[in-house]
Amino acid sequence: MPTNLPADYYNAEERFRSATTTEDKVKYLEEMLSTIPKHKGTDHLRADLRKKLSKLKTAATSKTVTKKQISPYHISKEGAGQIVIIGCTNAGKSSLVAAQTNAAPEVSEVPFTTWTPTPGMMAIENIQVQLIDTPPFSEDYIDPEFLNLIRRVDLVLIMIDLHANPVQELEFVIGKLIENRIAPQHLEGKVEAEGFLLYVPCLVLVNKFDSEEYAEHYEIFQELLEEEHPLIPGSAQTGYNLDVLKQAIFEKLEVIRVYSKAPGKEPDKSAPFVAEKGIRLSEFAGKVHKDFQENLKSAKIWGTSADFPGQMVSRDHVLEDEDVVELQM
Ligand SMILES: Nc1nc2c(ncn2[C@@H]2O[C@H](COP(=O)(O)OP(=O)(O)OP(=O)(O)O)[C@@H](O)[C@H]2O)c(=O)[nH]1
Ligand SMILES: [Mg+2]
Repeated sequence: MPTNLPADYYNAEERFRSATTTEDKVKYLEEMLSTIPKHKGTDHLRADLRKKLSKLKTAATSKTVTKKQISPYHISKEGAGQIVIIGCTNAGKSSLVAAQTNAAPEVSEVPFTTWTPTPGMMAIENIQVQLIDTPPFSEDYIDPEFLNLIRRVDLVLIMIDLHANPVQELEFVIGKLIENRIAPQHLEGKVEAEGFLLYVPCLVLVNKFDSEEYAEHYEIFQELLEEEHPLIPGSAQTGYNLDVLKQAIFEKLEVIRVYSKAPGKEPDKSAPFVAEKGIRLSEFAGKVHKDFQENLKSAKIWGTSADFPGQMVSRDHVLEDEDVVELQM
């Protein structure tokens, strides 16, 4: 460390050390650099500071770039499945997310309340799925990133308002999807559109079915529909029939729950492994621990996939929902 540095250098260094923002750090580093006398004895120090400065600058620019580019619709999947709720204004999308998850999007009878997507986690028995509240579909504009989110999620929950114009709402939402080359899987082969369509798994929640009192209303709605849809009547507000909705979501996600247990112990049923339907024992073993996938010798199985409790099965045995597995290396 050279000893002949001017007082200005030390002043700048002190401010650099106490700076909290990258912007300030860059400023004081530049000051430090400008106060160092240029000679051989300071070569190392100057090179060091330049390196630091360039690192800080890169960090600063990449930060602003990411801030600008990352859309609020880039939501990483959490839990056993990612589900986006779409629909017209006031259908009750935010109400469902507010009531069933840890998130708290604003709910209001004022139209067009929601402007940005909000994810939250909802329990279905002993697993968690991610529900995403979104802004309403409208005639004029749908954010392209919103459409991309719809394209990549595991399930689209179309929500319509039984108290408003449910037939019109459903047709409008599906029409908008088709305009953007997305179509509900259950309408495959029935949609008239030119060119490529991306089919996405959908369920339709007919919301504001607050109690059985709405049964007649719901029947009329069903009769007016021209196509068959996977409809579930229910209520975000009273919770009516939401257990049926959750079961339907679970089935649509095409996942199973598997419990791993140690010999002589009971499985922990509160912590299932979630795996895709049709998964084989060896693939499942790899999820439990990567050593298991290669070194798995055998396994005992309890549950619907077993012929009898504790059956020994081979690596390519196909597991089923709620199987209990005892892996042996
Ligand atoms: N009766 C009844 N009212 C409901 C139900 N769900 C929501 N509401 C009411 O409907 C209105 C709209 O609810 P929101 O959850 O804000 O609707 P949204 O779909 O998020 O609306 P936007 O954000 O505009 O797209 C509010 O006044 C809610 O209290 C329901 O199941 N039954
Ligand atoms: Mg909303």
